[in-house]
Amino acid sequence: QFKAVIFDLDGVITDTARYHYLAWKRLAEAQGVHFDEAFNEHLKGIDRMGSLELILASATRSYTDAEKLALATEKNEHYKELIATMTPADLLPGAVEALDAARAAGLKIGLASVSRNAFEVLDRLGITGKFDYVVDAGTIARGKPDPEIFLKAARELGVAPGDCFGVEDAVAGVASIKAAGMYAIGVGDPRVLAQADIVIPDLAAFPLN
Ligand code: G16
Ligand code: MG
Repeated sequence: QFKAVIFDLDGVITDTARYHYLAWKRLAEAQGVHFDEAFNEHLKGIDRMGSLELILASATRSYTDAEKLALATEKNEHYKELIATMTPADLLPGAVEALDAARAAGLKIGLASVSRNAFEVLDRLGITGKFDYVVDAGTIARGKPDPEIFLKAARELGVAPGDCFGVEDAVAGVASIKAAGMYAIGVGDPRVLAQADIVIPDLAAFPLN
């Protein structure tokens, strides 16, 4: 019997994955790095500096730490412009129903996003109050696929990892859930999310709905 569910944000509850894609694409192309959806798939769930490193690995020159920080800041400013327009209409199909169904089933509800913008996105979507605990990404030392963020959410919810299930759209995120010893629900393509225990196309197919 599960006692808690821990959701990822980007790509599961709302399509900020699209905004991350647009912001990274502009940055990559300005540095002469080809950027497409396939490359973007590897960045999902990877934190900001980690994503930047993966992009710059394909650049023709090397970058100082100061340059990297400036590029990461520039990407984030662009990303923040994109999310500033978000409203509850940007919730993905089934997201609110899934949160309410988990609540009705008596589960604790956590959020494990490595995004430092997660609190703002939840506010814009109007769903902050639906979570018992939201991990502050700034307190996480090792991003996904490390299990740290899911383990922290479980600890703060007061539930053993084995009694939790995680919901993720990213390969790195599913790996993080499994490394934490939790049951993993993948959201997306079963061929991509092969490590998940089950894969659903979107939250409209959430098993508790
Ligand atoms: C999300 C996205 C990643 C992004 C990361 C950091 O992770 O999937 O693509 O790089 O947040 O976001 P920010 O630059 O806003 O801190 P998650 O864990 O929500 O899927
Ligand atoms: Mg995600």
